[in-house]
Amino acid sequence: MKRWMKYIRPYLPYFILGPLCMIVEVIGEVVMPKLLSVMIKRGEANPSILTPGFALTIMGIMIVTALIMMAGGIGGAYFGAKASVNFAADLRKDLYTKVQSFSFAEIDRFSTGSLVTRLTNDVTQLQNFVNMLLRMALRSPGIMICALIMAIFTRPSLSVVLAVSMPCMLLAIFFIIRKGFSRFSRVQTKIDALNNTVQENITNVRVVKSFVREDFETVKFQNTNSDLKQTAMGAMRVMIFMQPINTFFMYATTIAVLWIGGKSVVIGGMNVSDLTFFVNCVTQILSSLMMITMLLMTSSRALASAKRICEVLDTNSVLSDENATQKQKAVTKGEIEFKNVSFRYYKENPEEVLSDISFKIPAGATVGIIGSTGCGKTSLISLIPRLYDADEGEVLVDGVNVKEYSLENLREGIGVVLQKNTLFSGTIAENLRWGDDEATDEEVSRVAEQAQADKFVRSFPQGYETMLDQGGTNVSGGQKQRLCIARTLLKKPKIIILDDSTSAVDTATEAQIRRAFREELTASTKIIIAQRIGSVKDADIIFVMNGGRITGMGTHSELLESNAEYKEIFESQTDPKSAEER
Ligand code: TTP
Ligand code: MG
Repeated sequence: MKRWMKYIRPYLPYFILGPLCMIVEVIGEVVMPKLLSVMIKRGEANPSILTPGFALTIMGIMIVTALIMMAGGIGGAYFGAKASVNFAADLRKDLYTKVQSFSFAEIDRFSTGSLVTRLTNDVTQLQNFVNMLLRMALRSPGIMICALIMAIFTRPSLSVVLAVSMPCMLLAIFFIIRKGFSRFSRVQTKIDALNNTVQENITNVRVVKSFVREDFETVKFQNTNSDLKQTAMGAMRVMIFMQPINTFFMYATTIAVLWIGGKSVVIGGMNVSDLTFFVNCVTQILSSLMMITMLLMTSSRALASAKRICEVLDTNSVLSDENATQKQKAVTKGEIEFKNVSFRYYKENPEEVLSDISFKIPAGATVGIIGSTGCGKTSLISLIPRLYDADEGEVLVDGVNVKEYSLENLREGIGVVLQKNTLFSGTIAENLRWGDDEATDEEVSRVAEQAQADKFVRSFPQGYETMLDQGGTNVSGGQKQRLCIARTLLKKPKIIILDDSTSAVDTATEAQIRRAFREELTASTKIIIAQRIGSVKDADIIFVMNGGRITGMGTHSELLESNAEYKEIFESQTDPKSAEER
């Protein structure tokens, strides 16, 4: 409850005013039949009283009561909606912030589809519940209790009928809801699966189409969809009994009251107006009970969603900077050191992706990393901005363990152009300003020039204002890579890491990028991962990697002399004969 108070407190007036307005409506609902009953009773006792004036007075009171009720109803609905919508918006915001703090491993654990469901559908379930709760929590029990008291006062002996029918009805409903809860939990899991399928398909629609896999994907979708349908039907099948059971008890009780009460009227122990009023009370009691059960039904669904929301909120990212001791420190030089670092993605899997890696890179140096695919290059550089944490050993930046920096300061100082990079929907300028949202137009075009992107951007009719599609799909692969490099350069990071970021750029343009890096980014440490020897051969030092280890270190000419593997890669890329064999 403490957790939810955070979302209630700022809107407390709405949370209080909503139910209060509903109470006004409740009083009206009880007073109305009473007025009617009074009129009948007085008329019965003394027919001469039924003058047009008397009828008009009663009618006037009834109209005023109805108007007050209406105002209460509208107020209740308005404040209820305001409270629940704000509650949900704040909750969504917190969930979103939480998800932003997750490491890759945590996002993988939940799956993106499930996180999307939790942020949207689950929050909406809770919002509906809060709304209903504010409108019904006081109203239905209020009406029920008032009507019950009135009924008992009117005819205590007849109330015995209620004492029998109400517990029976509650028992039946309780049984239904208990069955429904587990089914509703399952529905949410099926929505996760559906979201996962849809998301994967739509994000990768180009691959799906190029492999002509639409039919396969459609079948996959249909399966998850019908799975969801079946589960939802299962939950509905239980809930469907709710209405008939309610109606059954409503009529059974009314009939019993009329039968027993009717006898009293005939004998003369009870008058018609009391019986009418009593039947009215019964209807109100049982329909309120029905509303309460509806509320319980929604709550069983909301409970399932609340549990899923709490799971996200309770996950504390393992990659947090809570215990960092040097939160104020920023990356100022760009020195990098690895001390006996080992790393695995799956902690239960004994096989290491990186084993016992040690090296030191001085500030401002250019480092090339080369090695066969899957040897651990991306994994190695992921440890520097703490995308993952090393299992053993230490990663130091400017002589300080990366865990001691605040994540923001650390990542602010390190610019990584990831291997699988992406752009966002928006203009090119907006995308580049991700690096620095206050950069001037000159600064933007300057970094674009360094990344050899300025020329092609200017060739577009709208230049830097050209709109990019989601994922940057309306520029070529090489253009996208250059925009991603420019975006990173705008951060003016002390450490720049390019993970295979020029693989789709032609060699001449790549050479120009390298020259710009060498001449203009002298103060930054540069790490360049590449498949082509040409991309790294001018580096101050080149690391050769194999099977998660660094098997060679040195300049291009040193490695050609001393490292057979490097020599082999070099020859395979230069020797026309082996190039043909490839
Ligand atoms: P990488 O570090 O991605 O290998 P790489 O960057 O050298 O390869 P490439 O040239 O193709 O970019 O992967 C090393 C190993 O770690 C590989 O066996 C795959 C595994 N791995 C995971 O298990 N999970 C991950 O998220 C990644 C990125 C890699
Ligand atoms: Mg890689």
